[in-house]
Amino acid sequence: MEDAKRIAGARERIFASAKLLVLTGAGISAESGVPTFRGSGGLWKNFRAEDLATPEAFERDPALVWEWYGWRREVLGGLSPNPAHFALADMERRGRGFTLVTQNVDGLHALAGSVNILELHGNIWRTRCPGCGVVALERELDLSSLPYCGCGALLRPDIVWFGEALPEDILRGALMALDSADVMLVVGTSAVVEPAASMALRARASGAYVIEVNPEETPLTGAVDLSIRGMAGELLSRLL
Ligand code: BJW
Ligand code: ZN
Repeated sequence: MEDAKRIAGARERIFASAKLLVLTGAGISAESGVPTFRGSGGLWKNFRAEDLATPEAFERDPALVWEWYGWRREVLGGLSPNPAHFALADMERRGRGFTLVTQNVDGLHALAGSVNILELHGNIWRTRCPGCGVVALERELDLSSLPYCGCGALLRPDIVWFGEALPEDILRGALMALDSADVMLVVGTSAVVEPAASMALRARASGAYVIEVNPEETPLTGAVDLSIRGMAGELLSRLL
């Protein structure tokens, strides 16, 4: 099928849907300048996310892990949402059944104006105290030395690392939305990190029509109803 036909088909489904669910990954922020995890530029000082985004890495070398987050905060601080983020925020404002689930921690969906965002993997702008449990939004965090909580414990980023459970209420909300969605749009994820990777399959099994938007093939490509090859910024503006 040619691209124009796929896009027209997807548009028709999306606009006829009563409950649209959108799952986004790092690819939706790529056109804003955010490096993806598994694309070129995804390495920092030759470390992969899998090397640094674990509780064991933080325990072993918190300064290294905080240095990585400091670098990413600096990169992200100067970036803005792109047309794909804005298209989703517009879609939400139309007021029909719409749920946005993201794996991204960059906060760009909120900056674009999206309100109800289920952040599966946390948010890079928040810290969490493993000692007393306090979660705080700290856009300006002094990382010239390791950050400590008032209770004396070392703060960590409020992010879900490998081997850690996703926030229960957020995961529950996403799973409920999956089970009742009639159309699901999956944008910019390599679909290798669980449990997000399986969400499209779950939605499809419970009856949703699943559309993937990605410039590359992914493990989902053969399993969805419609796969559109292309960049999120351009495609979402045309689709939504
Ligand atoms: C574009 C584009 C453009 C480019 N437009 N697109 C079952 C089986 C096997 C393993 C597991 C399992 N269940 C759990 C696990 C373990 C683990 C896991 O999945 N491991 C796999 C690697 C195998 N999962 C977990 O540990 C999760 N916890 C959990 O399940 O708890 C219970 C449990 C634990 C242990 C065992 C069993 C159960 C937690 C996962 C947390 C992931 N956190 C990270 C890092 C956060 C660090 C940080 O950000 O600071 O979250 S990993 C990293 O990957 C980040 C992302 O959210 C996540 C997903 O990546 P994403 O978004 O897909 O990005 P990329 O880079 O991979 O892909 C970008 C895509 O965009 C590409 O496809 C491009 O083509 C595309 N693209 N330009 C559109 N312009
Ligand atoms: Zn504390």
